[in-house]
Amino acid sequence: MRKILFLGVAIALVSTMVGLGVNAQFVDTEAALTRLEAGKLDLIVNGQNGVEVVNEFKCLKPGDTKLVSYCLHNCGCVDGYLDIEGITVTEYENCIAEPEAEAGDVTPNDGELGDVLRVKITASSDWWPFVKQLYDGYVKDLPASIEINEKLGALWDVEFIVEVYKWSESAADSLAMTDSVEIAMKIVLEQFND
Ligand SMILES: [Ca+2]
Ligand SMILES: [Ca+2]
Ligand SMILES: [Ca+2]
Ligand SMILES: [Ca+2]
Repeated sequence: MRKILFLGVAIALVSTMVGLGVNAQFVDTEAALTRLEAGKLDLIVNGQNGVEVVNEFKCLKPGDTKLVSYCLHNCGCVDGYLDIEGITVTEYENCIAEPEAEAGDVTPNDGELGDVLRVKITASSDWWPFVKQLYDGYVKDLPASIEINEKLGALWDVEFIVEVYKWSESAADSLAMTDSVEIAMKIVLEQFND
């Protein structure tokens, strides 16, 4: 009776071991992680970021040409496209000098420099197969916005040129003596979607 009992225990033990052997198998595990981080779209002008780039010319006269070159650089990792918005032209009379009065300037609150001064605005890039002319006309007629609508890819440069040139050389020239005019604009870089 005791032998039979021992035999039963032995059989149960072997059954358990056999069961373990059947369930064992090779296993290999690898891990995966997806990390997401937003990119940056950041325009800098002439190497400056977050400041208004100012160019000033004094003592202009009919026939003068002044050229300002801005390097627009996308220092982000996201492609963008360019536009010009918020263009404003502000005229100042400053004083009415004697030759101005003689020429017939009777508007002490309105300057006339923007009426006689022309401006040409162009944009070009090594990445574009063309020079894009954006405006050519009198300062006073500048529109409130200009659609450049061209790509400024990540780390690309665009040369943006504002050329003020040649007064009209008309009888109105003397009306603009001592006057000044400011052209303000915002250069906007927006996300480019292919
Ligand atoms: Ca910026
Ligand atoms: Ca005036
Ligand atoms: Ca004037
Ligand atoms: Ca004046």
